[in-house]
Amino acid sequence: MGDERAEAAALGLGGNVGDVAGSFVEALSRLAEAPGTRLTRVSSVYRTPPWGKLDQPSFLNMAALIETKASARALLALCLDIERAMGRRRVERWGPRTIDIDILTYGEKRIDEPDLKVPHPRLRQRAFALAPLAEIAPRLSVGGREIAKWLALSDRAGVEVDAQASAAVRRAIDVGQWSA
Ligand code: A4P
Ligand code: MG
Repeated sequence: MGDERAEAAALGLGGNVGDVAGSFVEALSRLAEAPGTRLTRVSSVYRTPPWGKLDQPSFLNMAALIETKASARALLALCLDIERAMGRRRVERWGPRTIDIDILTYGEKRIDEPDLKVPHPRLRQRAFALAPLAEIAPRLSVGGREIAKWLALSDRAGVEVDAQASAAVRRAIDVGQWSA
């Protein structure tokens, strides 16, 4: 990947099937092992009510900050590859899933392509994505407002830190190590 500069990006992770905290650990480890990509911060894990499609189990969600030399498109390909490698099957929109990895922001870039929209178009309304991101990047600006402000404007009902899942992820993830 040469000498390109690293860009800071924010990722949102979610899931509501199987051992989701274990899936977060595996996904974060795979991200950290990708060439030119480094994990810089991880949030607590939050238990969140399902959004969009209500008749499904509650989710776990978390956010991570990375620095990466990958382009936004290469980062999307990496996230989709990791989802696939972990056995994610796309069945229905907003339906149950083992692991979902969304690019929430990529530097200050704005991308509006059919299969890649950054900042994530639904980030500002979604407490399940805003709460973890506000914990690790409250001052990050999206659409002219800071994440902490968007969170204050959102409906946070039922969005709570899951202490046990958070501890499991923190134990397993070593933040701040560059891969090769
Ligand atoms: N795509 C476009 N922009 C992006 C981006 N910034 N990051 C495209 C990642 N992907 C992006 O995604 C479909 C396509 O979106 C990808 O192939 C990529 O090209 P998907 O994950 O297969 O589809 P989806 O997740 O079923 O649909 P969608 O609309 O992306 O769902 P969301 O918005 O991710 O919502 N409730 C709680 N509490 N917690 C959750 O995590 N998640 C969802 C899914 C619904 N309800 C939830 C949660
Ligand atoms: Mg997704």
